[in-house]
Amino acid sequence: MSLQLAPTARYRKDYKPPSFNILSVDLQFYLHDTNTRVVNTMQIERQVEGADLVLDGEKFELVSVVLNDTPLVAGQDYQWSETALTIYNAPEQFSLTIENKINPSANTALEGLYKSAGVFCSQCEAEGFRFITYFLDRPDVLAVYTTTIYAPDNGEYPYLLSNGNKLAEGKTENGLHWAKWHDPFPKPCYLFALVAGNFDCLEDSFTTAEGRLVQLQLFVDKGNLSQAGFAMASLKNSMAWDEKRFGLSYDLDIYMIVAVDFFNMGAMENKGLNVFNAKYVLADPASATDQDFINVEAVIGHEYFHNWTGNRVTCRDWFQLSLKEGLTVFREQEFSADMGMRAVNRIQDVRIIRTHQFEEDAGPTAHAIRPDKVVEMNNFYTVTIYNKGAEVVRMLHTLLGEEQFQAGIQEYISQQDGKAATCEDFVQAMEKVSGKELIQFRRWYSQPGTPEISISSCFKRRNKTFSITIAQASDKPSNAPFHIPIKVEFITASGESIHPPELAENGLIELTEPIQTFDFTGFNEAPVVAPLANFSAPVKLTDHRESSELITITRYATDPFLRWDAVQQLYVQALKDAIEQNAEVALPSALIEALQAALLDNHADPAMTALLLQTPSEEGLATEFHSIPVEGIERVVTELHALLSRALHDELIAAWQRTSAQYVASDIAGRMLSNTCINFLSSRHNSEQVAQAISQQFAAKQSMTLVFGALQAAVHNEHPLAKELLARFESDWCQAPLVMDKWLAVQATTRSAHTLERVQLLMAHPAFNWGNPNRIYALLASFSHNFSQLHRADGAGYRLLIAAIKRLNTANPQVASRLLSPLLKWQRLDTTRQALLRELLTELRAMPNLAPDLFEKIEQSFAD
Ligand code: B3K
Ligand code: ZN
Repeated sequence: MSLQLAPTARYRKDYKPPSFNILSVDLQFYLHDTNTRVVNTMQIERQVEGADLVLDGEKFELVSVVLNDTPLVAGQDYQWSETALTIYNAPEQFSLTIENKINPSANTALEGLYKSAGVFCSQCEAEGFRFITYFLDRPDVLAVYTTTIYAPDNGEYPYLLSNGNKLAEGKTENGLHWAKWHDPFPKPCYLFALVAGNFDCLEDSFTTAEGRLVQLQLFVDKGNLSQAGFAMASLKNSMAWDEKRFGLSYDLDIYMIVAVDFFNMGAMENKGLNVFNAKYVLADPASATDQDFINVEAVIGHEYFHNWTGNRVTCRDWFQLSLKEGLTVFREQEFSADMGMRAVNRIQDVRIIRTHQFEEDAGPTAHAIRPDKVVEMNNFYTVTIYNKGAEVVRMLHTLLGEEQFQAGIQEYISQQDGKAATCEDFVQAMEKVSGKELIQFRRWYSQPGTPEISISSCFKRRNKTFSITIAQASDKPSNAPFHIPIKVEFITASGESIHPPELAENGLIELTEPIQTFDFTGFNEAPVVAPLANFSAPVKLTDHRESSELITITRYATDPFLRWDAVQQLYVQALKDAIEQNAEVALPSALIEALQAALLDNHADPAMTALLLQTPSEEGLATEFHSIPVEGIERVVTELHALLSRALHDELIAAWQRTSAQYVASDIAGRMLSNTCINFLSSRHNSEQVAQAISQQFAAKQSMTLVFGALQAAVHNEHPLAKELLARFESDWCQAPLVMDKWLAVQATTRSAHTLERVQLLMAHPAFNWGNPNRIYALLASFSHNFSQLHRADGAGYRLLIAAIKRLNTANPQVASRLLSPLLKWQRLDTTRQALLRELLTELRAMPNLAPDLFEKIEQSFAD
């Protein structure tokens, strides 16, 4: 047993303003692979009488401390530990110069300053600045930064970049060159950035609504310029959109984006200098799928939108993370919707919430969007903080309407610009402009869990009234009732839409009580109730609905989400019934007919047809059960796929022929449907027609969407062509790591008994690399979401993942922690799997030097 101190938790209720303020920072970096010297001069002001100055700092070597030109003496004037530097008797106002040395090459955790693939790069959010130098590493300390970077003038680092505007550059006599940057906007240290390397640079410009000319620079690895154009166009679209929809313009004279190969997450919104995972920058049709393009546009937008919601107005403490992330995801979603396919985007966003956020809320790491307790902040970049956070902002938008919501945003920004704010500040701004009381609505910020809604109705023919009674319950017993916006449609059996006078124009009902009845008049017959249009609240509907009602909604609801959702409910009910009754999966014939008709309809939106055919994933279906029936889920999902392949065969062939016949770059919806069809068709192994279709689609070299769609269909359906196509794809793309990630992922996500052995072999393949997060996500995170193979009865899936987590524990804890999440729901599994996982997690917990990221999650999973 190693004697380790358990990492300590921090609580939201303990927030105290800082005892000192740092007004400005002057940083000098002398870059060196293993011995980078940092000279950090801060102008500091005391806020609290008598307090010591305690600066955060870890994992570097302290060289010297100088206060107002006087060198300080260790032990006498200051003391340092593994994590902090304490300065005694600091005056009211002073300058403090700290010199320290760091080793960027040894930094495999990719947090702080690191060197990978020849590039120096920083990542400071959430608490990584403390790995660079001593500082008050908390988001409510806002300082003005001046940064000078010195590097060897040997051609390896022609670009020396930091936040803000470049003031000067030059060369020294001893073979270095340098660049000096100044960012006039006070910012928290998590937004600091430094990049040094050799890149190709795509240049452009944007003129803001106020007439300011902004220089745009996009840096990519040498040779990748031809794949940078879409990201640049997306940046310009984001800048224009934020002006038009939110009235927000860019504020500096330059905006830079650097794409790097080694990065733990998608991208980072550092002020004026975004750092991006290359995956979210590089895209051309031959090597990137349509979804990749959509992701690039969304992430470029997201980081750009942070300039106001995150940077100009930042967070007071990390418990408020959703203040910037939930709001920025909402802005990103609206941007994507305005740019492209609103209904399709909304449905995809809802799938994320239902599959992943509901899952998180039902498990041991459930937390409110504004959590109360945190051990490792990096564990809180979750689908709850981000995506449920965005749903909460969306509910405010629904309750207030676009106009008042935008007024609320203006109010929030004018009150908080240049400050570190709280979620409470945001809600108050919305309350102030709208006059709407949001006391109860605030529970969405403080209570975790997914509310469960059930609806009953009563029709009285005599006075033509129709009432609906809505009850809300919570999966968390201590929760008080939520304020839930529910948009409804009423539809008659013949498809007529009824809008009673008592119903608000936008169909909005506000549920605030545990149970509440709403009365409507003017009904000649009992209508079908279609609740939760546009998924107006992140809740579960628990009623068992009649198939005939769901079919009516599918046919006639005006809201596309409702039409899609009714089909989803039909699938889920069929799958659950088949598991519970241990019977074969059966779908209502009206549903099959509706799907057949949609596939044959030349005028239907092919994207919507593709989404109607998107059946629940195994993971998604598992969220429907408290005790997860692994084998049952695996069986019924397989059966449903086979059933639809059979029942729709002719229509799938017809739709595939129609949509894949010719390539038009803009026909994203058509390709969605081609890929859906080829995926169902590929389960037919003996059809020459299907084999030809797969080969033909795989040959569409101008479109990675089609090539990869064919490959995925063949591999996932274990079609006889799969092996050959995998080999051809590998030889075509072995020089392109981001494309090879797809090759790794498609194999790791195959629901086949051979997958685990295949993943094991792939860990030794040259396309895999334990040091690069993208490769780990492609192979191992993909496998961790391969439900039936992860949960193999012999425990081999668990062992594979736990071994990978152990290997990454010290090398890259953030990545390790992401792989752990799917294993935490052991309490919902059967006793054999519970025992297997308990043992493995207990063993992991006993590891020496267990990362706090892993410690926190394991403890949570053992807590109740
Ligand atoms: N703010 C960053 C995420 C930082 C994650 C730190 N572990 C990206 C984003 O949400 O825009
Ligand atoms: Zn963000």
